[in-house]
Amino acid sequence: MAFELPELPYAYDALQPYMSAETLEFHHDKHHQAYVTVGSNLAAEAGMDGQSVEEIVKASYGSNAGLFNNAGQHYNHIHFWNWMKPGGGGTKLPGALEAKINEDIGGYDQFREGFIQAGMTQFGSGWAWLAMKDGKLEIMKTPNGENPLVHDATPILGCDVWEHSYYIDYRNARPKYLEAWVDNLINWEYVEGLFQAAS
Ligand code: MN3
Repeated sequence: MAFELPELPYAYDALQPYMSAETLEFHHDKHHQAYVTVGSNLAAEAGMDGQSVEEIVKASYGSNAGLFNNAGQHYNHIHFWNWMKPGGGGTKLPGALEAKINEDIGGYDQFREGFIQAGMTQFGSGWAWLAMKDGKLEIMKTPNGENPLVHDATPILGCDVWEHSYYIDYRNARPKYLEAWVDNLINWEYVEGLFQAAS
């Protein structure tokens, strides 16, 4: 198996009331598991199962859509579980990251508005991102399983805006999900770790 499903870093009910246990059970146990299973099979078929998930994502982009979609979603979800924590979100940012957001995005309020807007305006399934590109932080959005890795950028924060991430809890109200996610769930310490590694 090229890919393995990681354990959630918290209990299924730990993110309530902002994300229910039912959502996490389906999202982690069914959706992420399917990307792992299908992605592993396609990586083996392509002779790439010895490579890292990042290498497979970059190598399959534009050339092997089935493998790319599943490998991309595996990469995205490995981090997505860690981009959330109970009691997260809001303006409690580590200092170096806060300074960089001020410098490149114009401040926390601009980050919050831009990130939520990116998630709202991603037509159909996809992701909203905060990524490092050419030494600067940028807000991005991508469709389906795509991510900033294939745009010469390093994701440090991403929010899943596929309906499977919010429909049980928010029905069609994607903006409410995004606001709750940013204000109450972001694990800024994990974002800081990726930011330092990308700096
Ligand atoms: Mn998902």
